[in-house]
Amino acid sequence: MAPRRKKIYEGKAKILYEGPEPGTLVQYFKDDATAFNAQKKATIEGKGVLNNRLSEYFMTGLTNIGVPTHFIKRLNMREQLIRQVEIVPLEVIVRNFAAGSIAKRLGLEEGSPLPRPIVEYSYKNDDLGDPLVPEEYIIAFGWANQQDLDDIVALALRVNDFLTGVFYGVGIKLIDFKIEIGRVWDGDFMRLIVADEISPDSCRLWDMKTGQKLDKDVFRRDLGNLTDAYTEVAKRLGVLPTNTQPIKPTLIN
Ligand code: AIR
Ligand code: ASP
Repeated sequence: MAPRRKKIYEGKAKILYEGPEPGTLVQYFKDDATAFNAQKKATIEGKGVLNNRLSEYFMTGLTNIGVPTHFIKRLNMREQLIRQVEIVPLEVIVRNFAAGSIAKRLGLEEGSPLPRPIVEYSYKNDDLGDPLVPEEYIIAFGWANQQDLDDIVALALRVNDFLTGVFYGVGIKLIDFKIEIGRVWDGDFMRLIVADEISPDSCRLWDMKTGQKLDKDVFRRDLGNLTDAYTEVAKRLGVLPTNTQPIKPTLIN
């Protein structure tokens, strides 16, 4: 990373730097992984490169179907240019099948289908461990208003349909995912757009045939090599260049 850029914010998996123009930022993907509110930490070589590519792939796809996102362009292996947004302090979670915290909370078997996609919100606050919050809290504390929430649910469900279809096409079941939403202004007009990242760090992805986990649960639950799992997702989506072998010199006679 060029040291000349001003660091704006450092999170657990990414760093935001000042962008080349006002209203833009450079988003840098680190190799760091955390789980359980950073109680478990590791550096996983190659994760940042894969997530940069995968987030580019999903955000570009969303843009192409008319879902607005913060993504402008990928700059290099670890960085992308994004629109600067004001982050709504919520993790917007969409669930198609029970897993993780909802399975625990309601005593559901992981993988059991939900009656319909469920959208829920956590308040983004590390000290509190991102607690689940009802709409009532969100509106009362002014994190978003009712109109914003209607727009956020509509966005989240469109992202769900898009991602579900994309993963279905490569034999992967989208169990659940998390997105973050940002506000941007065009003059006085405020719009909500998809921000942060979409990657196997923020989704639960199960192989359709074997049920093998291809997401951050591999790290959270010590199920194997995380980079291998993310590489498998990237390969199936055709996001990785097919020639991943290092190029060796060849003898020409
Ligand atoms: N998530 C929530 N906070 C951070 C992340 N990455 C994602 C998880 C999972 C979904 O939100 O990766 O895909 C639901 O998580 P949970 O733990 O509430 O079941
Ligand atoms: N990334 C969050 C953390 O640090 C939550 C998670 O993905 O489990 O703990």
